[in-house]
Amino acid sequence: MTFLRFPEGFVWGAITAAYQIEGAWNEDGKGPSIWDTFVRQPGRIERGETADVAVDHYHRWLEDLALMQELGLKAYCFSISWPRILPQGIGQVNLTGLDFYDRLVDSLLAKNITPHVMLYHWDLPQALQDRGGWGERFIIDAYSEYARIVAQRLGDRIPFWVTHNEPMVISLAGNFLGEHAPGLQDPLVALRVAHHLLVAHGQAIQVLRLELPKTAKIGIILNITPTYPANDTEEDRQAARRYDGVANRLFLDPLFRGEYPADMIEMFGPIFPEIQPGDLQTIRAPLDFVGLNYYMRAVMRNDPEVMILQASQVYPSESEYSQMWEIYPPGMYDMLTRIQADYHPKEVYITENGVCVTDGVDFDERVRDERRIRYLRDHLAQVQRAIQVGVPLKGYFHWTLMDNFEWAFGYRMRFGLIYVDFTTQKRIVKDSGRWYAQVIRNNGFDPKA
Ligand code: GCO
Repeated sequence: MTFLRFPEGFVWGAITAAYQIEGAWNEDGKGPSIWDTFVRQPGRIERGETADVAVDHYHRWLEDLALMQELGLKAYCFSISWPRILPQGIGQVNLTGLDFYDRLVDSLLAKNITPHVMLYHWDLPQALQDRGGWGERFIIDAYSEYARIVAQRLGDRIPFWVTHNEPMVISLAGNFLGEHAPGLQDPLVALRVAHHLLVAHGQAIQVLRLELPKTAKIGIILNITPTYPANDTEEDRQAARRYDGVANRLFLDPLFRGEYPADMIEMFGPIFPEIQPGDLQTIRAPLDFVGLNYYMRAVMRNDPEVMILQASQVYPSESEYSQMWEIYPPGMYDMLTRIQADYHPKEVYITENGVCVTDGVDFDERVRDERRIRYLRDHLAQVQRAIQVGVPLKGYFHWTLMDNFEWAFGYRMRFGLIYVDFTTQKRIVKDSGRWYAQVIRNNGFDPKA
Protein backbone atom coordinates (compact mmCIF):
# COMPACT_ATOMS: atom_id res chain seq x y z
CA MET A 1 0.00 0.00 0.00
CA THR A 2 1.06 3.55 -0.59
CA PHE A 3 0.47 6.73 1.34
CA LEU A 4 -3.21 7.14 2.28
CA ARG A 5 -4.14 10.69 1.47
CA PHE A 6 -7.35 12.34 2.65
CA PRO A 7 -9.41 14.85 0.68
CA GLU A 8 -8.31 18.45 0.89
CA GLY A 9 -9.96 20.27 3.75
CA PHE A 10 -10.66 17.05 5.63
CA VAL A 11 -11.51 18.00 9.20
CA TRP A 12 -9.21 16.41 11.77
CA GLY A 13 -10.51 16.83 15.27
CA ALA A 14 -10.96 15.50 18.75
CA ILE A 15 -14.08 15.38 20.87
CA THR A 16 -14.85 15.56 24.59
CA ALA A 17 -17.93 15.68 26.83
CA ALA A 18 -18.59 18.26 29.54
CA TYR A 19 -19.27 15.94 32.45
CA GLN A 20 -16.27 13.76 31.67
CA ILE A 21 -13.74 16.60 31.74
CA GLU A 22 -14.98 19.83 33.30
CA GLY A 23 -15.22 19.17 37.03
CA ALA A 24 -16.31 22.31 38.92
CA TRP A 25 -19.56 20.44 39.46
CA ASN A 26 -21.08 23.03 41.78
CA GLU A 27 -19.13 26.17 40.92
CA ASP A 28 -20.16 29.50 39.50
CA GLY A 29 -23.87 28.86 39.74
CA LYS A 30 -24.02 25.47 38.04
CA GLY A 31 -26.98 23.31 39.08
CA PRO A 32 -26.75 19.56 39.68
CA SER A 33 -27.15 17.17 36.77
CA ILE A 34 -28.44 13.60 36.84
CA TRP A 35 -24.81 12.48 36.77
CA ASP A 36 -23.99 14.50 39.89
CA THR A 37 -26.80 12.62 41.59
CA PHE A 38 -25.99 9.24 40.09
CA VAL A 39 -22.32 9.17 41.08
CA ARG A 40 -23.34 9.78 44.70
CA GLN A 41 -25.49 6.65 44.83
CA PRO A 42 -23.54 3.75 46.36
CA GLY A 43 -22.44 1.08 43.93
CA ARG A 44 -23.08 3.00 40.74
CA ILE A 45 -19.49 3.90 39.83
CA GLU A 46 -16.38 1.77 40.26
CA ARG A 47 -14.56 2.65 43.48
CA GLY A 48 -17.23 5.29 44.17
CA GLU A 49 -15.51 7.78 41.91
CA THR A 50 -17.17 10.98 40.75
CA ALA A 51 -16.43 13.64 38.16
CA ASP A 52 -16.67 16.44 40.74
CA VAL A 53 -13.17 17.41 39.65
CA ALA A 54 -12.69 15.18 36.59
CA VAL A 55 -9.68 16.59 34.73
CA ASP A 56 -10.44 20.08 35.96
CA HIS A 57 -10.90 21.38 32.43
CA TYR A 58 -13.16 24.15 33.72
CA HIS A 59 -10.06 25.72 35.28
CA ARG A 60 -7.37 24.35 32.99
CA TRP A 61 -9.04 24.97 29.64
CA LEU A 62 -6.31 27.32 28.47
CA GLU A 63 -3.67 24.68 29.04
CA ASP A 64 -5.88 22.18 27.20
CA LEU A 65 -6.30 24.57 24.33
CA ALA A 66 -2.53 24.88 24.02
CA LEU A 67 -2.36 21.09 23.82
CA MET A 68 -4.98 21.03 21.06
CA GLN A 69 -2.83 23.47 19.19
CA GLU A 70 0.22 21.33 19.77
CA LEU A 71 -1.63 18.41 18.18
CA GLY A 72 -2.58 20.65 15.28
CA LEU A 73 -6.31 19.98 15.58
CA LYS A 74 -8.42 21.61 12.88
CA ALA A 75 -11.58 21.23 14.93
CA TYR A 76 -12.67 20.55 18.47
CA CYS A 77 -16.08 19.24 19.45
CA PHE A 78 -17.14 19.87 23.04
CA SER A 79 -20.44 19.56 24.82
CA ILE A 80 -22.25 22.18 26.83
CA SER A 81 -23.40 21.39 30.32
CA TRP A 82 -27.10 22.24 30.34
CA PRO A 83 -27.21 22.77 34.14
CA ARG A 84 -24.30 25.19 33.88
CA ILE A 85 -26.49 27.36 31.65
CA LEU A 86 -29.84 26.66 33.31
CA PRO A 87 -29.28 25.41 36.87
CA GLN A 88 -32.92 24.34 37.15
CA GLY A 89 -33.16 23.19 33.54
CA ILE A 90 -35.58 25.97 32.64
CA GLY A 91 -36.10 29.53 33.80
CA GLN A 92 -33.23 31.49 35.30
CA VAL A 93 -30.17 31.64 33.02
CA ASN A 94 -26.72 31.45 34.61
CA LEU A 95 -24.70 33.95 32.61
CA THR A 96 -21.43 32.87 34.21
CA GLY A 97 -21.97 29.47 32.65
CA LEU A 98 -22.46 30.95 29.21
CA ASP A 99 -19.36 33.10 29.73
CA PHE A 100 -17.23 30.00 30.15
CA TYR A 101 -18.18 28.60 26.74
CA ASP A 102 -18.03 32.05 25.20
CA ARG A 103 -14.37 32.40 26.18
CA LEU A 104 -13.63 28.89 25.01
CA VAL A 105 -15.17 29.55 21.59
CA ASP A 106 -13.34 32.83 21.12
CA SER A 107 -10.04 31.28 22.10
CA LEU A 108 -10.54 28.31 19.79
CA LEU A 109 -11.26 30.64 16.90
CA ALA A 110 -8.21 32.72 17.73
CA LYS A 111 -6.14 29.56 17.37
CA ASN A 112 -7.83 28.56 14.10
CA ILE A 113 -9.52 25.55 15.65
CA THR A 114 -13.12 25.30 14.47
CA PRO A 115 -15.54 24.85 17.35
CA HIS A 116 -18.20 22.15 16.96
CA VAL A 117 -20.76 22.20 19.71
CA MET A 118 -22.83 19.40 21.17
CA LEU A 119 -25.89 20.44 23.12
CA TYR A 120 -26.56 17.25 25.02
CA HIS A 121 -24.02 14.73 26.17
CA TRP A 122 -26.02 13.13 28.97
CA ASP A 123 -25.91 15.66 31.83
CA LEU A 124 -29.59 16.49 32.19
CA PRO A 125 -30.39 19.03 34.91
CA GLN A 126 -31.54 17.05 37.95
CA ALA A 127 -34.51 19.40 38.42
CA LEU A 128 -35.90 18.16 35.10
CA GLN A 129 -35.33 14.51 35.97
CA ASP A 130 -37.35 15.17 39.12
CA ARG A 131 -40.29 15.81 36.79
CA GLY A 132 -39.67 12.65 34.77
CA GLY A 133 -36.86 13.89 32.51
CA TRP A 134 -36.74 12.51 28.97
CA GLY A 135 -39.57 10.16 29.88
CA GLU A 136 -42.11 13.01 29.81
CA ARG A 137 -43.18 15.26 26.96
CA PHE A 138 -42.55 18.58 28.75
CA ILE A 139 -38.85 17.91 28.11
CA ILE A 140 -39.28 18.66 24.39
CA ASP A 141 -40.02 22.33 25.01
CA ALA A 142 -37.49 22.59 27.82
CA TYR A 143 -34.75 21.31 25.54
CA SER A 144 -35.69 23.61 22.64
CA GLU A 145 -35.63 26.57 24.98
CA TYR A 146 -32.15 25.59 26.20
CA ALA A 147 -31.01 25.24 22.58
CA ARG A 148 -32.38 28.70 21.81
CA ILE A 149 -30.49 30.27 24.73
CA VAL A 150 -27.19 28.73 23.69
CA ALA A 151 -27.71 29.63 20.03
CA GLN A 152 -28.48 33.25 20.86
CA ARG A 153 -25.24 33.59 22.77
CA LEU A 154 -22.82 31.49 20.68
CA GLY A 155 -24.59 31.14 17.35
CA ASP A 156 -22.65 33.86 15.58
CA ARG A 157 -19.36 31.99 16.05
CA ILE A 158 -20.00 28.25 15.96
CA PRO A 159 -20.45 26.76 12.48
CA PHE A 160 -21.39 23.18 13.54
CA TRP A 161 -24.19 22.24 15.92
CA VAL A 162 -25.07 18.82 17.22
CA THR A 163 -28.29 18.18 19.12
CA HIS A 164 -27.72 14.89 20.95
CA ASN A 165 -24.93 12.43 21.49
CA GLU A 166 -26.04 8.82 21.11
CA PRO A 167 -29.78 8.78 21.87
CA MET A 168 -29.57 4.98 21.85
CA VAL A 169 -27.16 4.92 24.77
CA ILE A 170 -29.17 7.51 26.69
CA SER A 171 -32.28 5.43 26.33
CA LEU A 172 -30.76 1.98 26.81
CA ALA A 173 -27.91 2.45 29.30
CA GLY A 174 -29.67 5.13 31.33
CA ASN A 175 -33.23 3.87 31.44
CA PHE A 176 -33.26 0.15 30.68
CA LEU A 177 -29.92 -1.29 31.83
CA GLY A 178 -29.56 1.25 34.63
CA GLU A 179 -25.81 1.51 34.08
CA HIS A 180 -25.89 5.25 33.42
CA ALA A 181 -27.82 8.09 35.01
CA PRO A 182 -30.63 8.24 35.91
CA GLY A 183 -30.19 4.51 36.57
CA LEU A 184 -33.67 3.27 35.69
CA GLN A 185 -34.46 -0.26 34.53
CA ASP A 186 -37.75 0.22 32.78
CA PRO A 187 -38.20 -0.80 29.14
CA LEU A 188 -41.33 1.32 28.85
CA VAL A 189 -39.58 4.46 30.02
CA ALA A 190 -36.52 3.67 27.89
CA LEU A 191 -38.62 3.61 24.72
CA ARG A 192 -40.42 6.81 25.65
CA VAL A 193 -37.06 8.43 26.33
CA ALA A 194 -35.87 7.41 22.86
CA HIS A 195 -38.95 8.90 21.22
CA HIS A 196 -38.83 12.15 23.20
CA LEU A 197 -35.13 12.57 22.47
CA LEU A 198 -35.90 12.36 18.77
CA VAL A 199 -38.85 14.74 18.86
CA ALA A 200 -36.82 17.18 20.97
CA HIS A 201 -34.02 16.92 18.44
CA GLY A 202 -36.38 17.79 15.59
CA GLN A 203 -38.00 20.66 17.43
CA ALA A 204 -34.61 22.04 18.47
CA ILE A 205 -33.55 22.01 14.82
CA GLN A 206 -36.49 24.28 14.00
CA VAL A 207 -35.42 26.64 16.77
CA LEU A 208 -31.77 26.54 15.74
CA ARG A 209 -32.62 27.26 12.09
CA LEU A 210 -34.33 30.45 13.23
CA GLU A 211 -31.54 31.55 15.54
CA LEU A 212 -28.41 30.56 13.64
CA PRO A 213 -26.86 32.09 10.54
CA LYS A 214 -27.85 30.28 7.33
CA THR A 215 -24.35 28.89 6.99
CA ALA A 216 -24.46 26.99 10.28
CA LYS A 217 -24.73 23.22 9.90
CA ILE A 218 -26.89 21.15 12.20
CA GLY A 219 -26.81 17.42 12.82
CA ILE A 220 -27.03 14.65 15.37
CA ILE A 221 -24.54 12.06 16.58
CA LEU A 222 -25.50 8.39 16.55
CA ASN A 223 -23.50 5.41 17.70
CA ILE A 224 -23.92 2.78 15.05
CA THR A 225 -23.15 -0.87 15.69
CA PRO A 226 -22.76 -2.90 12.51
CA THR A 227 -24.35 -6.23 13.21
CA TYR A 228 -23.43 -9.67 11.88
CA PRO A 229 -24.94 -13.14 12.34
CA ALA A 230 -22.84 -15.56 14.40
CA ASN A 231 -23.58 -18.39 11.99
CA ASP A 232 -24.74 -18.36 8.43
CA THR A 233 -28.24 -19.51 9.35
CA GLU A 234 -31.61 -17.88 8.86
CA GLU A 235 -32.18 -17.87 12.64
CA ASP A 236 -28.98 -15.98 13.36
CA ARG A 237 -29.54 -13.60 10.45
CA GLN A 238 -32.91 -12.72 11.95
CA ALA A 239 -31.29 -12.28 15.36
CA ALA A 240 -28.75 -9.88 13.87
CA ARG A 241 -31.55 -8.06 12.09
CA ARG A 242 -33.44 -7.59 15.37
CA TYR A 243 -30.38 -6.22 17.12
CA ASP A 244 -29.74 -3.90 14.19
CA GLY A 245 -33.31 -2.71 14.68
CA VAL A 246 -32.85 -1.86 18.35
CA ALA A 247 -29.35 -0.41 18.08
CA ASN A 248 -29.51 1.37 14.74
CA ARG A 249 -32.73 1.45 12.74
CA LEU A 250 -34.89 2.56 15.66
CA PHE A 251 -33.07 5.90 15.38
CA LEU A 252 -31.98 6.04 11.75
CA ASP A 253 -35.38 5.28 10.23
CA PRO A 254 -37.37 8.04 11.97
CA LEU A 255 -34.56 10.56 11.44
CA PHE A 256 -34.06 9.87 7.74
CA ARG A 257 -37.40 8.39 6.66
CA GLY A 258 -39.90 9.74 9.14
CA GLU A 259 -41.08 6.32 10.25
CA TYR A 260 -40.26 3.70 12.85
CA PRO A 261 -39.24 0.28 11.52
CA ALA A 262 -42.30 -1.97 11.23
CA ASP A 263 -40.48 -4.96 12.70
CA MET A 264 -39.57 -2.95 15.81
CA ILE A 265 -43.14 -1.74 16.32
CA GLU A 266 -44.21 -5.35 16.09
CA MET A 267 -41.44 -6.66 18.34
CA PHE A 268 -42.11 -4.18 21.13
CA GLY A 269 -45.88 -4.46 20.68
CA PRO A 270 -47.79 -2.88 23.58
CA ILE A 271 -44.75 -1.12 25.06
CA PHE A 272 -43.95 0.83 21.90
CA PRO A 273 -44.29 4.51 22.84
CA GLU A 274 -47.24 6.67 21.94
CA ILE A 275 -46.57 8.78 18.86
CA GLN A 276 -48.51 12.00 18.63
CA PRO A 277 -49.63 13.51 15.32
CA GLY A 278 -46.79 15.52 13.82
CA ASP A 279 -44.04 13.80 15.84
CA LEU A 280 -42.56 11.88 12.92
CA GLN A 281 -42.65 14.95 10.73
CA THR A 282 -40.78 16.86 13.43
CA ILE A 283 -38.18 14.13 13.83
CA ARG A 284 -37.31 13.96 10.15
CA ALA A 285 -36.20 17.62 10.02
CA PRO A 286 -33.52 17.76 7.29
CA LEU A 287 -29.99 17.22 8.62
CA ASP A 288 -26.93 18.96 7.22
CA PHE A 289 -24.75 16.13 8.44
CA VAL A 290 -24.84 13.04 10.57
CA GLY A 291 -22.10 12.26 13.07
CA LEU A 292 -21.36 8.57 13.46
CA ASN A 293 -19.58 7.02 16.41
CA TYR A 294 -17.87 3.73 15.76
CA TYR A 295 -16.36 1.55 18.45
CA MET A 296 -17.51 -2.01 17.88
CA ARG A 297 -19.59 -4.47 15.96
CA ALA A 298 -22.11 -6.95 17.32
CA VAL A 299 -22.08 -10.61 16.35
CA MET A 300 -25.47 -12.02 17.24
CA ARG A 301 -27.03 -15.43 17.62
CA ASN A 302 -30.62 -16.45 18.07
CA ASP A 303 -31.40 -16.88 21.79
CA PRO A 304 -35.00 -17.52 22.88
CA GLU A 305 -33.95 -17.06 26.54
CA VAL A 306 -33.54 -13.31 26.06
CA MET A 307 -36.79 -11.44 26.57
CA ILE A 308 -38.19 -9.53 23.58
CA LEU A 309 -34.96 -9.40 21.57
CA GLN A 310 -34.41 -13.18 21.62
CA ALA A 311 -30.83 -12.69 20.60
CA SER A 312 -27.52 -12.54 22.36
CA GLN A 313 -24.07 -11.32 21.52
CA VAL A 314 -21.17 -13.63 20.71
CA TYR A 315 -17.52 -12.66 21.18
CA PRO A 316 -15.40 -14.31 18.48
CA SER A 317 -12.39 -15.93 20.13
CA GLU A 318 -10.00 -15.14 17.28
CA SER A 319 -10.56 -11.37 17.64
CA GLU A 320 -8.47 -8.76 19.38
CA TYR A 321 -10.04 -7.03 22.37
CA SER A 322 -9.52 -3.77 24.25
CA GLN A 323 -10.37 -3.27 27.92
CA MET A 324 -13.99 -2.75 26.92
CA TRP A 325 -14.76 -4.10 23.47
CA GLU A 326 -13.77 -6.17 20.48
CA ILE A 327 -11.50 -4.34 18.05
CA TYR A 328 -12.86 -4.73 14.53
CA PRO A 329 -11.66 -2.11 12.02
CA PRO A 330 -13.61 -3.40 8.96
CA GLY A 331 -16.80 -2.55 10.85
CA MET A 332 -15.95 1.10 10.27
CA TYR A 333 -16.14 0.61 6.51
CA ASP A 334 -19.23 -1.59 6.70
CA MET A 335 -21.01 0.99 8.83
CA LEU A 336 -20.14 3.93 6.58
CA THR A 337 -21.10 2.22 3.33
CA ARG A 338 -24.31 0.86 4.80
CA ILE A 339 -25.46 4.24 6.11
CA GLN A 340 -24.65 5.73 2.75
CA ALA A 341 -26.59 3.07 0.84
CA ASP A 342 -29.64 3.03 3.11
CA TYR A 343 -29.99 6.63 4.26
CA HIS A 344 -28.00 8.91 1.91
CA PRO A 345 -26.92 11.55 4.44
CA LYS A 346 -25.68 14.79 2.86
CA GLU A 347 -22.47 14.78 4.85
CA VAL A 348 -20.95 12.41 7.34
CA TYR A 349 -18.43 12.89 10.12
CA ILE A 350 -16.90 10.21 12.23
CA THR A 351 -17.54 11.92 15.54
CA GLU A 352 -16.14 9.30 17.88
CA ASN A 353 -13.72 6.44 17.47
CA GLY A 354 -11.09 5.42 19.94
CA VAL A 355 -9.88 2.74 22.27
CA CYS A 356 -8.97 2.11 25.86
CA VAL A 357 -5.94 -0.06 26.33
CA THR A 358 -3.64 -0.14 29.31
CA ASP A 359 -0.92 2.34 28.69
CA GLY A 360 1.22 3.98 31.30
CA VAL A 361 3.93 6.49 31.78
CA ASP A 362 7.40 5.10 31.19
CA PHE A 363 10.53 6.13 33.15
CA ASP A 364 11.23 8.96 30.76
CA GLU A 365 7.75 10.50 31.04
CA ARG A 366 6.66 9.09 27.72
CA VAL A 367 3.49 7.11 27.09
CA ARG A 368 4.24 4.51 24.44
CA ASP A 369 0.70 3.52 23.53
CA GLU A 370 1.52 1.43 20.49
CA ARG A 371 -1.83 -0.33 20.46
CA ARG A 372 -3.70 2.95 20.19
CA ILE A 373 -1.53 3.96 17.25
CA ARG A 374 -2.28 0.66 15.56
CA TYR A 375 -5.97 1.08 16.30
CA LEU A 376 -5.96 4.56 14.79
CA ARG A 377 -4.03 3.46 11.75
CA ASP A 378 -6.31 0.49 11.10
CA HIS A 379 -9.50 2.47 11.55
CA LEU A 380 -8.34 5.46 9.53
CA ALA A 381 -7.45 3.11 6.70
CA GLN A 382 -11.08 1.95 6.70
CA VAL A 383 -12.29 5.54 6.80
CA GLN A 384 -10.15 6.29 3.78
CA ARG A 385 -11.49 3.21 1.97
CA ALA A 386 -15.04 4.46 2.54
CA ILE A 387 -14.14 7.86 1.10
CA GLN A 388 -12.74 6.11 -1.98
CA VAL A 389 -16.10 4.49 -2.69
CA GLY A 390 -17.97 7.78 -2.41
CA VAL A 391 -19.12 8.16 1.21
CA PRO A 392 -19.36 11.96 1.73
CA LEU A 393 -17.12 11.85 4.77
CA LYS A 394 -15.90 15.28 5.79
CA GLY A 395 -14.00 14.70 8.98
CA TYR A 396 -12.81 12.47 11.78
CA PHE A 397 -12.95 13.27 15.50
CA HIS A 398 -10.97 11.07 17.83
CA TRP A 399 -12.46 9.98 21.12
CA THR A 400 -10.90 11.54 22.97
CA LEU A 401 -8.59 14.47 23.52
CA MET A 402 -7.46 13.46 26.98
CA ASP A 403 -8.03 10.74 29.55
CA ASN A 404 -11.13 11.45 31.57
CA PHE A 405 -14.00 10.12 33.67
CA GLU A 406 -15.36 7.13 31.78
CA TRP A 407 -18.88 7.03 33.25
CA ALA A 408 -19.60 3.91 35.34
CA PHE A 409 -15.97 2.77 34.98
CA GLY A 410 -14.71 5.90 36.66
CA TYR A 411 -11.07 6.69 35.91
CA ARG A 412 -10.02 3.15 35.05
CA MET A 413 -10.59 3.45 31.31
CA ARG A 414 -8.25 5.75 29.42
CA PHE A 415 -9.22 6.82 25.91
CA GLY A 416 -7.10 9.95 25.53
CA LEU A 417 -4.49 11.08 23.04
CA ILE A 418 -3.21 12.94 26.06
CA TYR A 419 -2.42 11.18 29.31
CA VAL A 420 -3.69 12.76 32.51
CA ASP A 421 -2.33 12.05 35.97
CA PHE A 422 -5.62 12.20 37.87
CA THR A 423 -3.88 13.15 41.12
CA THR A 424 -1.69 16.00 39.93
CA GLN A 425 -3.69 16.85 36.77
CA LYS A 426 -0.47 16.81 34.83
CA ARG A 427 -0.96 16.22 31.08
CA ILE A 428 1.43 14.31 28.81
CA VAL A 429 0.88 13.94 25.07
CA LYS A 430 0.95 10.20 24.35
CA ASP A 431 2.83 8.71 21.41
CA SER A 432 -0.59 8.29 19.75
CA GLY A 433 -1.14 12.04 20.12
CA ARG A 434 2.12 12.73 18.32
CA TRP A 435 1.26 10.17 15.67
CA TYR A 436 -2.14 11.80 15.14
CA ALA A 437 -0.51 15.23 14.93
CA GLN A 438 1.66 13.90 12.11
CA VAL A 439 -1.38 12.53 10.27
CA ILE A 440 -3.01 15.94 10.53
CA ARG A 441 0.12 17.70 9.27
CA ASN A 442 0.43 15.35 6.29
CA ASN A 443 -3.31 14.96 5.74
CA GLY A 444 -2.75 11.24 5.62
CA PHE A 445 -0.29 8.52 6.55
CA ASP A 446 1.71 5.61 5.30
CA PRO A 447 -0.03 2.49 6.60
CA LYS A 448 3.25 0.58 6.65
CA ALA A 449 5.29 3.12 8.58
C1 GCO B 1 -19.95 7.44 24.12
C2 GCO B 1 -19.66 8.63 24.79
C3 GCO B 1 -18.33 8.79 25.41
C4 GCO B 1 -17.62 7.58 25.95
C5 GCO B 1 -16.91 6.83 24.87
C6 GCO B 1 -16.14 5.64 25.39
O1 GCO B 1 -19.90 7.52 22.94
O2 GCO B 1 -20.30 6.45 24.72
O3 GCO B 1 -19.83 9.63 23.89
O4 GCO B 1 -18.68 9.66 26.41
O5 GCO B 1 -16.70 7.99 26.88
O6 GCO B 1 -17.81 6.36 23.95
O7 GCO B 1 -16.99 4.75 26.01
